[in-house]
Amino acid sequence: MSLEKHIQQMKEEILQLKEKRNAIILAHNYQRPEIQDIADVLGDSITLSLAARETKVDTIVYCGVDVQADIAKILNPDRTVLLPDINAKCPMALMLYLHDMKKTQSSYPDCKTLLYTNTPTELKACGDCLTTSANIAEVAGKMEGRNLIWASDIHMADYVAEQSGKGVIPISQEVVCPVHNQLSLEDLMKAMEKYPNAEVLAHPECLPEIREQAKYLASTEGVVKYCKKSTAREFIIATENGLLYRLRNENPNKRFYPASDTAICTAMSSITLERLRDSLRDMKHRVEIPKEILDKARTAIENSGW
Ligand code: CIZ
Ligand code: SF4
Repeated sequence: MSLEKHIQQMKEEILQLKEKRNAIILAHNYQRPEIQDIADVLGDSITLSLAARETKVDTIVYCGVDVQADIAKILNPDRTVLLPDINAKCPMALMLYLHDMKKTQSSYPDCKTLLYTNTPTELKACGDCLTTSANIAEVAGKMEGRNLIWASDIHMADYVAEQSGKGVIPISQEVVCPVHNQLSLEDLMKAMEKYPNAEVLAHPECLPEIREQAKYLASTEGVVKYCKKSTAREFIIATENGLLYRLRNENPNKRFYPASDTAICTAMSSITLERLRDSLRDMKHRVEIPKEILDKARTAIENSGW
C-alpha cells in the first residue's frame, strides 16, 4: 500500500472511531502535520484547555504532552481524557521536582508561586497560579507581592520578569526546554543570512541571545496571530518546528523558515496516526489524577483567571 493510501485509511478509521466514541480531538501546535490535519481544535495549551473545559462530548483525545492532557482532565473531570502515547512526557517537566519547589517556598514564605503549564501536576497542586507564555503579563501581574517563585524554564523566568515587572525566583537553575535550549545563535545567524528580509520571531523559552535577535517574542498562538496580521512576507521561526506546518497552511502567500532544522520535540512528535487510532479504538491511555491533587490543581488554574 502506498504511504498516501495508508494515511488516508488511518484517517478514515480515526474519524469513524471518533464518532463511535463521541470524541473530540485536540492537538497542540507542535504536533505532526497529519495530526494537525485531523484535529477538531488546534492551538497552544491555553486554547486547548479552554476547549476541553467547554466540550460536552464523552471523550477528549489530547494530542500533546502528559502534563497538558492533565489540565484537560482537571478542567473537565467528568469526561474521559485520553493521551494517545503514554510516553509523551514533556522532558522539561521531568526536570522539575516537588522538593525543590517546597524548599524555595519555605525560603520565601511571603512569595506566591507561579507555574508554567508544562509542570508536573503534583507541583501545580502546591502552587498558586498557572500560566502559559500567552498570558504571563495578565496572570503574573495580578498576583500578590513584588516577587514571585517561578516553577519552570530559567529562560522564561526572564520573560516573566519583563512581562510582569516583578522579581522572579526560579525553583531550580537547571530547568530548560531541551528543544528551545539547543536552538543556537549560529543556526539562527545562518538562517538570517540566507533570508535577510525575513522577520525573526521567537518563543520565550529560547536562549537570551536568540531572544535579542527577535522582532517579536510570543507563545505559539501569539506567533500565529502576529504572522496573520503582519505585512512582512517572510519569517524565521525560532520554536519547535511543528508550528511551521500551521503557519504555512494558514498563510499560503507568506514564507516561513525554521531557525534550526533540529528543533523537534520527540515527546510532541511521538503521537502518530496509528497511536491516535489505537487510543480511540482501545480507549487508552486514560488520564487519571487523584482527587485531592486534581482539586488543588484546579484551584491554581481558577486563581489564574483562565
Ligand atoms: O503553552 C503552550 O502551549 C506551549 C508549551 C507552547 C506555546 O507557546 O504555545
Ligand atoms: Fe516540553 Fe519543550 Fe517539548 Fe514543549 S517543546 S513539550 S516545553 S520539551
